[in-house]
Amino acid sequence: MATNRTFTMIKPDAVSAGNTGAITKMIEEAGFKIVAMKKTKLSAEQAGQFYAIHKERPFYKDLCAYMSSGAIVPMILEKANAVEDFRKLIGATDPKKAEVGTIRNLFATSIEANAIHGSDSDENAAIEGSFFFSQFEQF
Ligand code: YYY
Ligand code: MG
Repeated sequence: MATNRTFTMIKPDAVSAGNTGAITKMIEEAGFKIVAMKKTKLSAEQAGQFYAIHKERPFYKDLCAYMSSGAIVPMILEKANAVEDFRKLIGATDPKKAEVGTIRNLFATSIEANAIHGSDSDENAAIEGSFFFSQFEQF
């Protein structure tokens, strides 16, 4: 059964460009409730753990360096059909292919610096949420 939660993080390019507020506003206006949120920074090793599924991919090393290059804003979000609806709101991985009006279309600068993460399944949403937040940080 689909759960009603997903996990996201605003990535270093969007945080350093000052787009945290605009992106968070789009998320809330799309009907997602913020269950947990903070500003933090990953080490390259922690970024590697988070993206371990991509370990064998050619972009992995650059991705880990990029994801640990600056502050990020991770969040747990709640809404009916959260995972699927949130992937629609952020758009395709490559911003050149992201639909007009999606977060990546508006804020991403490249396929790597693509502004925001969105979980791809209920199972990964739960794993990724608990990577950043304890049960006492979820409201
Ligand atoms: O889920 P999503 O973020 O849309 O894409 P993934 O295929 O899971 O890749 C994770 C992450 O890796 C992506 O957001 C940017 C980066 N990446 C890259 O730098 N170059 C690629 N060719 C593919 C992905
Ligand atoms: Mg993914």
